Amino acid sequence: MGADPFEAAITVTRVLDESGALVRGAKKPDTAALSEGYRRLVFARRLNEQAGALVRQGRLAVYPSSRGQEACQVACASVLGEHDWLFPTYRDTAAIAARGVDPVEVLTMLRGDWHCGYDPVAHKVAPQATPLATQLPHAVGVGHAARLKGEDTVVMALCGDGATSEGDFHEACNFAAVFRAPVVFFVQNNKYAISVPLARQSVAPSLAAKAIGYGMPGIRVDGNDLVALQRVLGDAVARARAGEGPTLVEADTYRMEAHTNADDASRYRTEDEVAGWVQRDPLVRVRTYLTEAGVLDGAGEQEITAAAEDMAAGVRARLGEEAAVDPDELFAHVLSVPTSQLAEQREALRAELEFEEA
Ligand SMILES: Cc1ncc(C[n+]2csc(CCOP(=O)(O)OP(=O)(O)O)c2C)c(N)n1
Ligand SMILES: [Mg+2]
Repeated sequence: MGADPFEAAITVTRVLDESGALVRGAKKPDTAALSEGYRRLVFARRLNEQAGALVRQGRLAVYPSSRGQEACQVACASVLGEHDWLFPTYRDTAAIAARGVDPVEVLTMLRGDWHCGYDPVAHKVAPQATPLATQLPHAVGVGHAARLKGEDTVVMALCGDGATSEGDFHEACNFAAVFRAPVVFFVQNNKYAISVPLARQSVAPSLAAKAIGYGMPGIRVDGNDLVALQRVLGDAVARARAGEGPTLVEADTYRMEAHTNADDASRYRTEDEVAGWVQRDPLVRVRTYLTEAGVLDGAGEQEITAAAEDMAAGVRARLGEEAAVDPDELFAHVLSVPTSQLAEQREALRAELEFEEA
């Protein structure tokens, strides 16, 4: 750690400011890479919108939107290599899609299926965790195990601001720091844990500052600045891969929509507050920079929008199909040796279904 570990943990790292201009003294981004990043941001936003619409159409049970957090979603996926692991939460559908997993497979769980929809091992993406922070010790375990096996795998472990109050967060950070596990803890501080605002969650100087107590670096970054996120997370991944241990990165961002479609955010925050963050939209910032740099024009924008529409249409069509469900599956994989009650219930359901069909 540097001479003053608090400085990086408290000062927000930024490359593009809210108006889309390069921050004084910052290194210019590579415009080809940033164009690809912009495309992914547009896809992530479109996926959020499509999933929200599918809930209203009754095709998904629930959807926790990451609108406003798309730069975080894209950045955390884009800095990982093929053999690295991502440990997401329920809010990170867009990050999993940005990693290359078919969005329909990702959304299968939210459709009410009993499994996570994609193959975690094939994609190196753990199932989306709904119990807060429980995925973090698992992520550390995977990283530590890889290191013991001599592999250079890095694990990106995601959580929210609220999850940093959980015991599992503490245990994961402590274990990772002590054993120098190759983990990047990436906290998307979107200012709320459902209705609980950050001020009632923690009075630490910042969430990144918590890292210092564990003996690892904590870095605070503008969570609506794709370029800054990719640099900070990329550096943290490189540190982990080099055997230098974990880093805690806190992204300063905002959940622009309600917690899920089942939540009414107007009960705990003002429209003015939301409007202030809409001004800091992560997509607009990159679009402005690329337009000013002469890399993105109207035709380019149209092409990206059309491609995102195609993706959304495919998701819509496939999730619009009636799912073929086998009610009997409800009883499979519960216990290796079913109890007599379970067997009775299975029989009762089978008899009832046969009766209905007859
Ligand atoms: C262990 C546990 N406690 C409570 C809940 C209920 N719960 C679901 S989401 C949530 C808020 C989490 O906030 P945060 O960690 O900031 O993530 P965000 O939803 O903002 O992405 C809570 C309390 C839960 N899922 N798991
Ligand atoms: Mg939160």
